[in-house]
Amino acid sequence: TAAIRLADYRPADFAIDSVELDFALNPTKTRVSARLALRRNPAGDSSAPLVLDGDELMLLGVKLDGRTLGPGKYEATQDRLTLAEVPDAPFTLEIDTELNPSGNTQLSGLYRSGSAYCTQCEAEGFRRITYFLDRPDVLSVYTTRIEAEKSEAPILLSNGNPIEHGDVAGSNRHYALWRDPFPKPSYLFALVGGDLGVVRDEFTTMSGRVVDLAIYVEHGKESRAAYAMDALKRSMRWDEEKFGREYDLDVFNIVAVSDFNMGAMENKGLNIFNDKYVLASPDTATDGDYAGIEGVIAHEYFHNWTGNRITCRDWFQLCLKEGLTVFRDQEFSADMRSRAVERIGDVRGLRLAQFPEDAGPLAHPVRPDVYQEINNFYTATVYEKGAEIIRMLRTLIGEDDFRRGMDLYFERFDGTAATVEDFLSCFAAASGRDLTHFALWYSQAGTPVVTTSGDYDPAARTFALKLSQQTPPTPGQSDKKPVVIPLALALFGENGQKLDLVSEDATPTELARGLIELDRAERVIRFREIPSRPVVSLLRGFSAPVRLEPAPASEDLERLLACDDDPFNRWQASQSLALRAIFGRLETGALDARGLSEALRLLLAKAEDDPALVAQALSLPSDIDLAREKGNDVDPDQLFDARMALRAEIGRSLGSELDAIHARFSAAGAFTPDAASAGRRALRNVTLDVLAAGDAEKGRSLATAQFETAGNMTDKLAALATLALLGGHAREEAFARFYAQYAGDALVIDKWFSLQAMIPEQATTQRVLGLMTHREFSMSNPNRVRALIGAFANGNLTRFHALDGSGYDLLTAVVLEVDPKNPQVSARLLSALRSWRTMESRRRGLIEARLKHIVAQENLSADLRDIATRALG
Ligand code: DPP
Ligand code: ZN
Repeated sequence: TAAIRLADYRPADFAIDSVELDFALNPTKTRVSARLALRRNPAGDSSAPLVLDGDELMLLGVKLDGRTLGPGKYEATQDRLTLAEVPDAPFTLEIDTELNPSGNTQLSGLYRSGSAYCTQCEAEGFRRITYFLDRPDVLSVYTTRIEAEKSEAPILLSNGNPIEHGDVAGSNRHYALWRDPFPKPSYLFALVGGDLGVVRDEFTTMSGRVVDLAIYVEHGKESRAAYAMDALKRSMRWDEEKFGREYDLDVFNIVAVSDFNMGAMENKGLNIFNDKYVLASPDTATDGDYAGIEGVIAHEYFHNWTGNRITCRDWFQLCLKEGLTVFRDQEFSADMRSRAVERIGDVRGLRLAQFPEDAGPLAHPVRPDVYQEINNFYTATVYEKGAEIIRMLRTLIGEDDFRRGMDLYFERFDGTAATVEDFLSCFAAASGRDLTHFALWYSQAGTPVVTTSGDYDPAARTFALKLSQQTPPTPGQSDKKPVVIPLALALFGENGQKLDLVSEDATPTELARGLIELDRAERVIRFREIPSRPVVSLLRGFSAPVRLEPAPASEDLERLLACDDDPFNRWQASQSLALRAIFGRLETGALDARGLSEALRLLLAKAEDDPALVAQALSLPSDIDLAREKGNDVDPDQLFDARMALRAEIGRSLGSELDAIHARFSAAGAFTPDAASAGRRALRNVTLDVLAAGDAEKGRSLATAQFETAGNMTDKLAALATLALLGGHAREEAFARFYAQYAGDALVIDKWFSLQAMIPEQATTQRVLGLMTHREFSMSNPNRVRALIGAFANGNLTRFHALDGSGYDLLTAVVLEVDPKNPQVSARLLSALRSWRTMESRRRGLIEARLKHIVAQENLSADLRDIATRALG
């Protein structure tokens, strides 16, 4: 297939002002009649033929202005409908297609999840329903009629407001009519039909309109939707308060389905969710699940303005809605929970997923300029780095100008399909700042490395801080330019006091805000009136998505842990100390964890102040963190050994403190999912984990007791995870009992699959192969595949990268088995290999052979071929 380039963008040759859809739902023969009001687009080519997109479509017939067209008047294939001649005046086209929802295993277009009918149209799924100009800059008003058997689908939903519903005379069928008054692109179309339970509520908007809210779930699971409904109402209020954005329809519906490629989808007025991000109860969902639900409910709701009211001109602009909406959901979660803990979690996520992507063969700019398959660009770079760009923008221009820029964006571009340039122009106008250089963040891939060195002159009482930046080459971009990096900075004196920033080498604004803008290759800033060698706290709050080198010296890190008033950098200091200890052991064979232990001991003594933050400090870097920091010649076995040695050492040296915390923070009272309670559980559970590393017997007995008495899934699963690492009979017994208790509860069994897939022992590969034949496993369900195979490939580095190649063989076999069914899932699974070139040479050779084997297959999906080819690149 030919590459699609941003540079080739042209407006559509036709506009579609309105769309009337009529669905007659049937499991294998659904009939779709589409009536499109078309006219030539003045911005397009006035003599172009009409070419509509399709994908695996079966055409039944075409009418133009009410007259049936003979076969000679059009050309139809499964993926294109072409009319060489159409009227110059506006005209209507009626297209009938027939679909087989039950046979749609790609979960794109109209498909079935269980007995329900549902749709997923982003990015290019609508063309699997009817022939259309399936591109985000074609905005139309949709009216949708759905007809189905009453018993099969008592619930019939689509976008917009309900207009009417009733029985179809003389049959056991009924219908519903929906109309969405807001022009939208086809990727936001949605339809649901099924027999579902519902939870209802209402929300009164800031102008006093009452909106009916409903969340549809599998019958019997209604009580598990309460938290999602609560999160929805809080999201609606927050968007009014923080961004002045009011909801605009009479209804807002959410439907949870079990088979879904993504997390959720923001279809106008009818969000469709992976049920993983809706359903929660204390005994089935962890605190992490609750936080995930809150974040995704907010994310999809926030898309109503950033994505739906203002959409993207083309798919290259995906970050325009995704980066911005991730930023908005992160801010929402920060306001709902602990801002510091939210920031640490977000940065952890960025480093875990985006940094490796940016450093490997799949690296691409936040706004790519070329793609083969758009589905492969729903990436950590577009989403998470995209959100970091928005955050930097706000940091640079300040909160007030940022809000003014957002207001201007909504004012200028509401109802349009916009670009990144359109977006930035609003902030340039609001702040008076030229954002041309800043915009490089969107087009230049790769993670900048900021190198620092400091030189203290006691005689002159000056401290010279040298900052330089450099971005490593990425595929297709060998020469990199300096970007605009906002570096939040503070200097601390001997007694931990914050020093005034005095310098002629920075602007007064920079000094007053403690925010240095590194916008060139190198800057030296000489600070005056510095009484003694200071400790530098740089990149406070993770003010830019960069790597900092080198990490401060150990004694500076210990001082920062004690005195820094930026909670993010206190946490960073704990992580840097842990990394130093681990890499020190790799180099010298000896483990020196005294500094870290003492620092953690001090934190534990004040654990009551902020348990969640202490829990983050106690959560040592993962294997993936270590592999990323190592950067090349990665041997997962060595990294794993060093990491386990550090955990064990911390567990031994802090044993009594950890013991006390585990006992003191024990669960009391009924479970509540709020952040404060979750923080206490997080601390208690990470304590158990470290304790068990230091003393296996003690860990086993504590974990077994916790497993048996836990009153919620968070504590139960944490105990099971600890037992999983300790091994032996207690582990197998616990897994068996967990299964017996939750059999049939798919989302809980997914956790059971994942924990087993992550056991860092040789037998795990066989275990995973065995679980693939388990009756609750299915290769057709994305959540199951991700829970078992995804956890193995991404969360179990030593077994996945086993030197006999067995882990790679397992992944290859699954990827090739899934691909014909569901290309989005197979392509995503294969991206577990995105960092393969950083492995040591034997493993590199093994992986390369597998990638070549995959590329050599005929009939690969475009999605999988794209990932495999670029990975080999
Ligand atoms: N549904 C996905 C998201 O919200 C894609 N838009 O990010
Ligand atoms: Zn999104």
